[in-house]
Order: sequence, then C-alpha cells, then structure tokens
Amino acid sequence: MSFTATKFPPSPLPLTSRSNDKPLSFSFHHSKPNHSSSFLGSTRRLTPLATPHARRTPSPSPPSAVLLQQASNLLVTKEEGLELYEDMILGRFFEDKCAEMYYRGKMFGFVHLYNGQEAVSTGFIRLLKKEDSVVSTYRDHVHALSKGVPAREVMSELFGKATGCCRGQGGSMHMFSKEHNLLGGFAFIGEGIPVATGAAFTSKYRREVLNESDCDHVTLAFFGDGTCNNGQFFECLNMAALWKLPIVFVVENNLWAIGMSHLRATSDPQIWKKGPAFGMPGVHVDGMDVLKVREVAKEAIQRARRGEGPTLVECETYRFRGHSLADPDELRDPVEKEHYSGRDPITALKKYLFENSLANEQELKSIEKKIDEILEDAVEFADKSPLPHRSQLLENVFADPKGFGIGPDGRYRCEDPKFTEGTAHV
Ligand SMILES: Cc1ncc(C[n+]2csc(CCOP(=O)(O)OP(=O)(O)O)c2C)c(N)n1
Ligand SMILES: [Mg+2]
Repeated sequence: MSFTATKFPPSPLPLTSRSNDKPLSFSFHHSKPNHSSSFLGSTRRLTPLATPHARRTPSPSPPSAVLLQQASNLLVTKEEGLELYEDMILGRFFEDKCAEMYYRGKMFGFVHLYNGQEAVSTGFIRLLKKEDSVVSTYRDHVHALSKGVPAREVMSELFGKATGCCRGQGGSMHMFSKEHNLLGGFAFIGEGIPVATGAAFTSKYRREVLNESDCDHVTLAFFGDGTCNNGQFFECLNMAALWKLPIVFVVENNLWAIGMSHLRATSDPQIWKKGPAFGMPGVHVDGMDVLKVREVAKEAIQRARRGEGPTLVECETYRFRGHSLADPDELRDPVEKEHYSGRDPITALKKYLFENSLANEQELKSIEKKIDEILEDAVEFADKSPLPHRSQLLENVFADPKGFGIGPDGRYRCEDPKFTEGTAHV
C-alpha cells in the first residue's frame, strides 16, 4: 500500500512546531482539561482503545513541512502572519455581523456560523491557488471568504439579493462562485464529498488523459465529524485512494453534530484512522492552532499536487456558537465550552505574533479597523441591492416547459399575480 512510502502519516516522534510551544504531534497529546481519558477538550469520556499505540500508523518519517520549519524556528514571516490574522479576523467579524443582521430580520432560513473554527479555513484555504477548488457545507460563509469571494457578494447572498454570489438564489447554505472555484455549500451532509471527488477526478483526467501537463489543481473537501458516519464519506475515500486523486478530505471535528456528541455517535471517534484503512495518510491536528493546521495543510496539498494522492486530515476544533442561529445551545457542557473558548485560535495567533515580534498591537488594530470597514460596506451594499426579479424563481430549474414552471403562453406561471396567492390555475 502506497501510504507507508509517504512522508506524511502520524509520527510517533514529538515534533516541535513552535519555538516556544508544546510539541506538535499528530496524536492525542494536546493540552486538555482535567479529564484524563477524555477526547481532548470534550467532557465526555473516550472509550479506551484496544491497543495503547493504536494511533501510531507505520510511519517512516515525520512530515517534511514540520522538519522544514524546525530549521528556521519561525513558522511564518511577518507578512504571512499578518495575512493569516486578517483572514481569521475577516471570518470572525463577518460571522458576528451575520448574527447581528439575522436578529435584525435581514436574513431568512437557517444560518450556521463558523466562530471558533477559523484556523481550519485560513490554515488550509489561504495556501491554495485560484484554480484549486473548495467544497463546503452549510457552514460555508468563511470558506467562501478565505477563497476570495468578496464580503459584499457573500453578505448580499445572505440578504437574498440579486448582487449575491448566487444572485440571491442560494442563501446562507449554498455559497457558490465559479470565478473562485468555490463549488458550493451543501445543505445535505456528505453531499459535497462526491462533488469534491469529481472535481479532483477532473484535474487528474485533464492532466493524464487530455495531456494538460500544467493542470495540478487540488480540491479541498470540508465537512464535519457527524458527516463521517455517512456513506458518501467512505465511498469517496475509497475512490480517491484507488485513483490517487488530488484531494484533501478536511474533517472539521467540532465534537458535535447538532446536539449529538461525536463520542456517542461514532464507534471509533478517531476519524483520522479511517485514512490508513483506505490506503491514504490520516492525520490529526489541533484545529485551534492555525500554524499547526497550516503545516499539515501544506504537506497534504503539496502531496496532492505532486500526484501522490489524497490525505485525510482531522482537525480538532470547536464552534463557539450553537449549531445554527436558531439553536439555543443548551446541550453542551459549559466546562467544555469554557475549555475551548480559552483556546481561541485568533488569540493564539496574536500571542504568537507578539511573542515573536512579528506584529505589534497597532498593526493588528489597523487590520481590525480595515475589516470593520469592509463589513460596514458589505452590509450597506447588501441592504441597498435589489431583490431578484420574480422571474428568476424558476431559472435553472429543469422542468417540462408545458409543465408547472411555464404556461402555454410561454410566460412563467410565477408571474401570474395569483401564483403567490396560491390560486393560480396550474
Ligand atoms: C443527509 C442529511 N441528514 C441529516 C441532516 C440533518 N443535519 C443537519 S446538520 C447535521 C449535523 C452535522 O454535523 P457535522 O457533520 O459534525 O457538522 P457541524 O454542524 O458540526 O459543522 C445533521 C445531521 C442533513 N442536513 N443531511
Ligand atoms: Mg460537528
């Protein structure tokens, strides 16, 4: 099996990722509260494993990205550090603004926020080229922003306006941008994984069958822990490994699927282990640390670009808000919530930048001010933008022209004023 020959799988060695931090390890040795056998920060107890070293897959060497970084001791340049900070602040402030606008009645339907998980989006997506693809879930606003979709277009989409990235037809859960190769947010869990696998197949087909030798595009598929118990996940891991597709499966394990604890719902909660089972590397990383995520992401993306196949990365993260803005968030243990809020990824990056003299307070404040202005502008833009015309309602809907959508006179039935009153003759 090919993965034993890669440089990437979890290493039994403790690897120092930061000059002044705890060892980076792709295993269960991260800081945790006082629950000795708990799954990281979860207050639930982890079912003991059959073997004490079950996490250690046959790994010949530690990830090359980490080795590379060890030499210079600093994980980012000043410029990179500030870029990461700006992207995470954009994600965080955008979501806070969404909550405000939702409660002011500017948005409709379900809105799922990403607060707390920013290190995953930023750590992975900021490494991509424009031609690379991202496939998201219903928690997709921040993935869209990291991929470069302008805040105006994302906000407008949330307001249901014609200037949104889907002309107001997608809303919160269906961000899409052809220009930015954001291949969609998907409301059905697991629905995006086959789409991402198909996108990765396209890259390989173009390179190997159509002889487009410069087509080295990579696809990132983002999805949650709860989704890993769905069939598409397993089917796509199999196909991606079988065909060595240029894809990274990024699991954002925030320990909960709505109100269901990951530990209660999953026979083996260590999701990364499913990678080696299919013949690809599986890695666990601290998803509250953007620099660690970035190291792992670099190696996984480069591996895919080199044509060496897929990687499964489990990022242990946490959402700071309820499942959606409609969720009162009463089920999660306050101790667990407090543990993770103490590990805020933005605060952690800030600390790193200060401690390594990569930024000062003033520089970070001016980034925050810039983002505030971008968001004020985005809200104003969305608010002033027109609603889509009613005729747009049935566009892109595949229907028999003689059927429901278009009347015998060729006009959209929805244009009949009686349509919205429910009395139109269809
Ligand atoms: C196929 C399907 N089944 C059930 C649901 C209902 N549902 C919506 S979100 C969710 C939980 C998903 O949890 P997870 O994958 O961990 O993502 P998170 O919300 O934590 O980001 C479920 C079961 C759905 N959307 N699609
Ligand atoms: Mg989850």
